[in-house]
Amino acid sequence: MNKTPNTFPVPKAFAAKAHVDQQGYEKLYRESVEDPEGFWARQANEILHWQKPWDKVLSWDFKAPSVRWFEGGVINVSENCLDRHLTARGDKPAIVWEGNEPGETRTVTYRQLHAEVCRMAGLLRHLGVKKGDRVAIYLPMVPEAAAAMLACARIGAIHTVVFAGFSAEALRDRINDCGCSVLITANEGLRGGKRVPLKETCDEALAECPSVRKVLVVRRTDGETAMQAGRDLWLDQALRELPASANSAPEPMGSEDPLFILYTSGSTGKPKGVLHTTAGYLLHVSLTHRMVFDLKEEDVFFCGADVGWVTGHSYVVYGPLSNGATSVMFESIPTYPDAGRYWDVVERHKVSIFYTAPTAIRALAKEGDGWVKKYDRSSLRILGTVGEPINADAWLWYHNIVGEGRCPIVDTWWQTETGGVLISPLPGATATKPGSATKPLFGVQPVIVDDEGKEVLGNGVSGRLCIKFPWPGMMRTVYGDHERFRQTYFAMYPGLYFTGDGCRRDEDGYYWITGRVDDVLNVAGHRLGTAEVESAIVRSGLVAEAAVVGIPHEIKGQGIGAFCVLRDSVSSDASTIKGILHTVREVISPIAAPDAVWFVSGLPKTRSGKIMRRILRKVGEGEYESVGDVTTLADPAVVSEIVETVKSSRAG
Ligand code: 7RM
Repeated sequence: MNKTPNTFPVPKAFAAKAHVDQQGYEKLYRESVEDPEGFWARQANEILHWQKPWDKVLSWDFKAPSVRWFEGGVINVSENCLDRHLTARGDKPAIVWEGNEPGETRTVTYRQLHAEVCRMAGLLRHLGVKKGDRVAIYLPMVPEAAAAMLACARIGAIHTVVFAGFSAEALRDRINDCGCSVLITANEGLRGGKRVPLKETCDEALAECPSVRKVLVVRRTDGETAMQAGRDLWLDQALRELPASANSAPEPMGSEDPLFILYTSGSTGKPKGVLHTTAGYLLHVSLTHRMVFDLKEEDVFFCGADVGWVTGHSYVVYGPLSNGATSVMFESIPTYPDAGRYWDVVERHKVSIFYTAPTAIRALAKEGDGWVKKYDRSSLRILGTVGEPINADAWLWYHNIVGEGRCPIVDTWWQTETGGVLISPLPGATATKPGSATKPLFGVQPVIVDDEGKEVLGNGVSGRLCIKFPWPGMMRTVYGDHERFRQTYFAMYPGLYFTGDGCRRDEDGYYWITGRVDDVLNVAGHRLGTAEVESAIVRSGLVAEAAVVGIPHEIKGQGIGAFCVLRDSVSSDASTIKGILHTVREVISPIAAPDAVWFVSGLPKTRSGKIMRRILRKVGEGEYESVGDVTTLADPAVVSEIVETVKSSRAG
C-alpha cells in the first residue's frame, strides 16, 4: 500500500482569500437550516435583481407534492444574466467560445451577448412565440445555443434543449411530449473529425411533430441543407430582416413561472420532462456557482459539459452569466485533435476554474501525463468534477498532475432534478477526501434511510440518500405528469425527496455517493434507464426479450451489458450484434449502445415473471460464484447458462 493521505486540507493561503472559510461554512450552514426562509430571502435580495419583491419566501408540502419559492415576486432570468451587468462589465467576455478546431475562437462580451439575445428574443416574438410556449433547441456548443436559451428566458418561452447527439426519434419524442412550436437547430455540427447532419435529423424528426411551425437554422458550416418553404428560416437572415422595432423587453416573469424543461432518464418508461421554474432555479445556480467555485471577478470558468445536459444549463450558461463571469464554451471533444486539447484550452484562455466529469479524467489519464505537462496550467486554481462517483486514482491524478497538487478539487453531487449542486466541498472551507462529495451546501438537509425508509442517524452509516427540506433549485414537476413526479420522488419515503442514489456518511459526517440504487445507469456520466435501452434493443426485431445491467468499465465507469433472448430463427452471430447496436443508436443515441451483448436462451425470472436483475448484475460484475439466492426462480438452470456465456465471452 502506498501512503496516500486520505484527507487533503484546505491550503491556508486559499482559505484566506476565499468567500467562505471553515467557520464561515459552519455558521452559514447552521443559519440556513435553522432559518431557511431568512437565509434564502437574504441571498435572493443580495444576489438577484427583482422587478418586484416576493410576498412569501416558501410554501411546501412533500406529500402533494408542491414546492413554491418567492411567490408574488417578478423577475426575469435574461435580465439577471445580461442587462444588469452592462454598466459594470459590458465589455467583459461573457462567453469565450472554443470551436471544434484548436484556436478557432470567438469572444462574446456581455454587451454583444445582450444585443444578440435581444434580437433573438424579438425574432421569436415576431414569429408568434408567447410566454409559456415551448421552444426546442437542438444545437451544437456554439454561442447561439446560450443566446437561444436566454432569448427564450427573456420572452418567457420554456426551452427544452435536446442534446445534439440524440437521434431523430429521441428528438421527436421530446418535442411531442411538450408540444414545441419552434425548433432552433444548425445546418450541421462539427465534433472532432465528424460532421453531424443536425438539420437532416431534425427533418426526420419533424415529419412526426405536428406542433412545430417554424425552424430556425444556425449556419454553422457551409454545408447545404434543404429548407422547407414557410417553415425553415436561416437564423442570420431572419435576424437581418427583423424590423428594428421588434420587442425585446424582458417579460415580467412570476417566480414560479417555468424556465425550462429538460428530459432525463428514469428507471421506468420514457424520459421525463424535468421542469424548473424561474426565481428559485436562478438563485440556486447563481449561489452555488459563486460558492462552490469560490468565484472571483477575474476568473475564467470552463465547464466542459454540453448544454444538452443539466450541467451545461446550470454551469455553462445560467450560473456563470448570472454572476457576470466569463464562461468558456467548448464545441469539440477532449481527445480532438489529441488528448492535450483541454490543457491547450486552459493555457490559451487562461482558465482558472475547470469542471468536468470523472469519465473524461479517466480517459485522459490513460493517455499519460505528457499531454497535460505539455501546456501551462499555472492559471488554474480550482478543479471540479460531476456526474458520477470519482475513483480515488482518477481523483489523485486530477489533483497531482492536472492541478500540480495546488488546486482544491470540488466533487459536486447533484442531479437534473436538483437544478444545481447540493453536496460539495467549498474550496476554502472543506478538507477533501478523494471520492467523497463531502458536505451539504447551504440549505440542503440530506438524510440517509434504510430499506424500510427509516432514517439512520449518526455517522458511520449507509443507506439511501433522501433530502428532507426543499431547496430553491429543485424541480417542480414532471411536465404534463405530476403524478409521475409524486410517484418517482416522494412516494417511496413519505415526507422525503428520494434521490435514487445510495450513500454512506462516514465518521466525519462526510457523504460518499455510491451510485444509483434504482434501474438507472450512469454511462460515462450520462443517465440512461434500463427499460429505455431494453425497449430499443427489442425494436431491432431480432430480440424477443432483453435485460440490461451496468457493468464495470475502465473509462466510462459503468458500461452496458445486454442479455438478449433472440427471436426464433435469428442466429447468434456478429451481424445480429451489429443490428442490435445499430437500432439502439438510431432509437436513442450512440451513448446507449451496449458494450457487451450476450445471447441467452432465457432470463432469470421469478415465478411471477419478474426479471431478477440482481443476478444479472452480479454476473455482469464478474461475480459468478456469488449471485445469491436463486431458489425463487422459475427456472434456476438459466443462471448457470448465463454464467457460462459471460465467462467464455471474457476468456482470454
Ligand atoms: C449533474 C448530473 C445524476 C446522477 C446522480 C448520481 C450521479 C452526479 C455525482 C454523482 C457521485 C457525484 N445530473 N452523480 N454527480 N455520483 N458523485 N459528484 O450528473 O441527472 O445526469 O445525473 O449522477 O447517481 O443521481 S444527472
